[in-house]
Amino acid sequence: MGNRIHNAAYQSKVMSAEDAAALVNDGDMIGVSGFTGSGYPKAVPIALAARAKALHAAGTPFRVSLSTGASTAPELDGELADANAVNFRTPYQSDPETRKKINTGEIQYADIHLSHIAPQFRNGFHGRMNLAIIELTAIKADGSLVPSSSIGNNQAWLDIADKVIFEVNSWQSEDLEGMHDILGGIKQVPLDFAIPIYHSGDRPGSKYLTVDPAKVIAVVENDTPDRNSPFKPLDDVSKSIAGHLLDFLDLEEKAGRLPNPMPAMQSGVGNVANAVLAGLLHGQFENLTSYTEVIQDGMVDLIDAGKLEVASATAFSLSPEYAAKMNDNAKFYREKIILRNQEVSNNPEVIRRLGVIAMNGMIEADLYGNVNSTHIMGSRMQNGIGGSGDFARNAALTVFVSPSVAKGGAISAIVPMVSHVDHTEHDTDLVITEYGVADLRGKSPRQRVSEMIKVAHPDYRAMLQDYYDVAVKVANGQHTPHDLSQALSWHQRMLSTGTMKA
Ligand code: 0RQ
Repeated sequence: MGNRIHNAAYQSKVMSAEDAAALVNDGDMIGVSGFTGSGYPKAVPIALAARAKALHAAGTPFRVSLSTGASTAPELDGELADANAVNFRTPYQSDPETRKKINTGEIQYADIHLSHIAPQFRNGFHGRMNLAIIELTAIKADGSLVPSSSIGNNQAWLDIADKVIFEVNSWQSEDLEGMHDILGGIKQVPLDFAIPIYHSGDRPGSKYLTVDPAKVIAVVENDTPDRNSPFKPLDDVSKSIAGHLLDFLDLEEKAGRLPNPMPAMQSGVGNVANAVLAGLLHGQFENLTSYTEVIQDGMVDLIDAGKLEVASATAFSLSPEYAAKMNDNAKFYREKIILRNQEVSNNPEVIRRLGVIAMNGMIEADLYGNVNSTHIMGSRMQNGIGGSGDFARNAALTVFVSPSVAKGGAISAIVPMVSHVDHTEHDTDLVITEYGVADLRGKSPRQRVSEMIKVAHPDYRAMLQDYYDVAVKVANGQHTPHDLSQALSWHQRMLSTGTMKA
């Protein structure tokens, strides 16, 4: 392991992951680093899971509460969930074992907007934070803390946690130093200053995280790579959804409704987001900027092609191939990429000011444009709302994208009424499937219906029209007509017969 701890006081606190894990108490609320598989602690959580298993075998209870930036990886969420060591989890997660335990009721999960989580903790809504476990790239001789491949809530956790454990990871490139912009001095709300970002590339903060050194109880060395997952090859459906969005932006620009250069773009996770980024690579838009949460492979390509001037985010979400490329060339990319605190990357004030174009995936949308991003058939949690609400509510143009069907056609993504609401019809501008763009802007709920049916899969269009025709007859009002006796019948049919088809 390379020596990345250049400060004597921190050097004296170096210990094994097992010894550090022994400092964690049953019932602790722990703030950990980590965001979409980047920059999460990789040694202490594994040791903690092993300790929890040993304690459970001896009949001793041991469970902790976990608050992250967003999703982490098997070494953290997976190991701790598997060891039955997690009592409570917030915010966004995508780990299969954690998801399973949330849905069996063994883990309490609070699905909170990513921009809200740090302010809520600072204001004490979630009680005391007993411990923070934060990954770093290096500790400099003067004690400066060089962050790693995500910032997330790290500065907030360092501000408020009673005790701190650092994992210093020598797999992370030392050239990441200078890529980060940490806005300090954020206290409890109400804040007494505006977030001074007027362009995606602004850097009002510091390159380093800060902490009261007296709180640091352990430093653990590590050299494990971030567990970035490879992207699936782009399929025809994703390419076609991306094509519809890019054609739409083209037309908007020609009609004078979209400034040139295009406002900063936010793109969610997943295949469609990648297909859009790939499409931009060959499209006509130049001088692009991005104000988003995660840096994806496609953004790296756009930077390489000279099309993307700057990308602001809070974390990497790269395939292993692109993570290696980032590590090799961080000195170049740190001029073009900025990683910020997630309460800044996802800040509604900044998103509104920049007029961001927000594009996120969804589970389902209804005839009127309400969107469900999180729940399967009303009750089962998939991942969480993540930052989609921060962006959808505050963007200048809010786009949701999805294939028109799931599970081989048994499920329609366009339904009479969503089985859970994350984003209301008031926030949704466009819904795009492989069948085209539903442009809901400026339309009343009833005017939206034909737009939504247009983008539904052909197998479900007549069923949607039938639902609406009956709803108009039986509803108690004509603003948003519903037949409440049938509104969720498609979901019920899916649960009882395995398909939404009648
Ligand atoms: O299930 O994994 O069992 O095959 O949901 O769906 O089509 O692969 O799409 O990976 O883009 O995820 C909304 C979940 C879409 C994601 C969601 C099933 C489908 C599959 C995944 P399998 P796809 P994606 C920035 C923004 C919320 C957070 C967010 C998400 C699985 O985009 O988590 O936007 N969004 N953050 O089969 C039943 C349906 C379904 C369905 C899809 N209608 N019914 N199952 N699936 N539609 C990032 C962050 O915030 C960090």
